[in-house]
Amino acid sequence: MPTWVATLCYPERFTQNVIFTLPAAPPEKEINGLYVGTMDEPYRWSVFSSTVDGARPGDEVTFDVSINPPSYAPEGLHTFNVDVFDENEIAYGLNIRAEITIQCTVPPTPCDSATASPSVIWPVNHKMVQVGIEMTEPATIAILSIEQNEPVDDKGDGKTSPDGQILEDGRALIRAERSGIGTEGRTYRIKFEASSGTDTCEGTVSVCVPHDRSRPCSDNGRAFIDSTAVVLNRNLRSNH
Ligand SMILES: [Ca+2]
Repeated sequence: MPTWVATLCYPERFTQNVIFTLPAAPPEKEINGLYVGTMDEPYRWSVFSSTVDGARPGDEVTFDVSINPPSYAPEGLHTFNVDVFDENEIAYGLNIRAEITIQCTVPPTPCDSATASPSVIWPVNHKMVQVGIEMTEPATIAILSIEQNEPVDDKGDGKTSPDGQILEDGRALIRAERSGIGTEGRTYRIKFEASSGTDTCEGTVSVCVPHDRSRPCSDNGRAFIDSTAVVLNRNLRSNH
């Protein structure tokens, strides 16, 4: 008998098309209310199936079946048998074994291993520096946004704005500066989309402008204005 194999995460629904030939000698000449249901545990998994009326011995019938795991289903492999029943709950011998894995861990994408080039900018001269996205696989990159964990214009950083820019040709530019106050340095986060053929993913790479050459950046997680708000940057600049 065939086996259904699915990997899903609650509350996803697993769907399967089932084609079944009725036995030549069923209990009735005409069978009504045929449906696919579970033969054994877990009964509380929701099994939805189309129903078939007026089927006759030897007919080929087709069901659309979908299965919802219950919210309490733990991650891991779940197996159970399904069969075709009529409205009187008589089984007709389909007996498919269902193997369904609840796996809620999102698989890594090529974007997760992307890096910025350069990933550290020095010296701190307040000039704009072009940053590229490096992928392990060839891809077309589109920069979506640039944010930074320090204010765009604050004490001790040279009174410059904007600090991140996405050019019309798709290049990302960020400013080689950080606040001289403290020792955290500045972290820029560049969000991007990578496309290779039919596959697309989104990711974020970071670039550090260290406080001094002896320290790596320490990202405080704060997020300030991004490159897509250049007009807002200009407004902010005019307020000073
Ligand atoms: Ca600035």
